Amino acid sequence: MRKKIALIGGGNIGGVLAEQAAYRELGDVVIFDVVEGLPQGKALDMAEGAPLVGADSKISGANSYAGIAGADVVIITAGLARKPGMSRDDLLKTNLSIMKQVAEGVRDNAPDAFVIVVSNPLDAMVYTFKEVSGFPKNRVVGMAGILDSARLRSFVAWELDVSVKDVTALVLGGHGDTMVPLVRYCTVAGVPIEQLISAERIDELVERTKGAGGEVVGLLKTGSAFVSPALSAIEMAEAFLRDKKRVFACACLCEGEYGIEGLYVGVPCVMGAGGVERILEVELNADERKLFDASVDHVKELVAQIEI
Ligand code: TXD
Repeated sequence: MRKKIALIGGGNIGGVLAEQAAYRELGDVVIFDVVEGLPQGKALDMAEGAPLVGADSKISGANSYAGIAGADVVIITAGLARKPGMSRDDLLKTNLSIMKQVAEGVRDNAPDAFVIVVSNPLDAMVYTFKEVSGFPKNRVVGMAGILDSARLRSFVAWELDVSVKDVTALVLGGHGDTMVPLVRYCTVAGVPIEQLISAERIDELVERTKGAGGEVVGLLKTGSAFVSPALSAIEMAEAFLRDKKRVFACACLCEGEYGIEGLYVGVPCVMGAGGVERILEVELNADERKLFDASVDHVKELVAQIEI
């Protein structure tokens, strides 16, 4: 019996999510969207391509939440994406009302699901889903730091002309301009990058990481990055479905960890069949702690604007 993966939002990211989940045979896939025909059309197209990749996952589309009944994993991308000149925070008002609606739909139709929130502003959206749905904290997580870490890994790999597979990185804090790439924990096969790249160049790569989302938005002009975010969320879903105990930077509900009380913030966590199984508290030096605290303060300000 295959697992069931529900994608709430069948847009740019939702489409890549559906394709990756189905063609990797992570489970049967249902795409939910409010636009009539959009999820059904994308699902039918992907299903007709399945023989070419040998995947037997069922793929379907729905405009009713009944279609997601009993889902094991729910990945939420419903909401507006940024346009050039917009910050992630600019999306708050519109996406907040959407997220409340989505949270009720998921709560009522997939009450046992592991939920990965992707919609921006991420830290506020995942908090909203948790508050409205009432799901336990291990089953509600935000996708952010894993993507930001992948971006830094790419920039370091390109700089040194090494395999992306051998670069590890951790980007913590809020998913926005105040994110905290932890240079001390970025390595190439265990070798700290500070031994391989000049301090000035590292600063440039860190700044590019923080602005990477905006860089893609500026180039695309009609929307934001969608392949790398989808791949990031799929890694998280796979870690849950296959109990892989992966360690990712994700937006997790901190209740005392890092001195944070009751806020979703990007921190390293262990992800497996129990969802967010535990948060890893890594040592932060004074400079890192100052940046992290400033990022947490920004998340607090954002969340303070939310009326559930
Ligand atoms: O790292 C991250 N977390 C971010 C997240 C990385 C990139 C993009 N990030 C955010 O994901 C982005 O700012 C958006 O808030 C979401 C989705 O981005 P995407 O590029 O997929 O946006 P689209 O293509 O506009 O798709 C959004 C879909 C679209 O098909 C709408 O019809 C649908 O959401 N939508 C809804 N679905 C269900 N229910 C409701 N109410 C609804 N409203 C819109």
